Amino acid sequence: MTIDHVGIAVESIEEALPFYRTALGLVPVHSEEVPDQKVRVAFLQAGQTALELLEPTSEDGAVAKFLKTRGPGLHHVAFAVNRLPDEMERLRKMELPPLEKSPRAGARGHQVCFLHPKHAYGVLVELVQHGR
Ligand code: CMX
Repeated sequence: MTIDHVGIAVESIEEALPFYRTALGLVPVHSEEVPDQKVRVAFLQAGQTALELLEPTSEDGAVAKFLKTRGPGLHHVAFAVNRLPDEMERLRKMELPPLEKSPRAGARGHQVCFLHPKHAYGVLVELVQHGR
């Protein structure tokens, strides 16, 4: 698997963006709101991979809770896969069930699922299949 992107939780994309753009020279390539995840996201290209800045749009979403309990920082690592349903089934058979029963729509129109950090040594893992 290759790393698709690294998610970073921030209080404000507008406030965080200048650091990544100016200090690190990364180029913002896409932004959108993901209403069912209660976040606004901005992707910055970093070579072959990307950073995803995640800003909560509501007090009761996963990222808002993360910021409240742990503060800003590394939120998840996302890996690209070719056939997400097959990967999910493979993980279920290994008793590492994804949080979702089936792939769901994520940012950029991709299909995604998440693995709980308790299965991945403290890291929230996302699997991403590009396309719908
Ligand atoms: N990375 C590492 N650890 C995390 C974490 C994260 N992102 N989020 C929570 N945890 C830890 C908590 O600190 C806690 O640790 P302790 O048990 O040591 O105290 C433990 O996981 C809690 O687990 P929980 O009770 O299941 O906690 P939550 O209610 O906070 O839910 C999780 C955590 C991962 C199940 C939830 O955040 C989730 O469903 N995430 C997937 C969806 C998501 O993150 N969406 C936002 C991004 C969307 C996008 O990229 O578009």
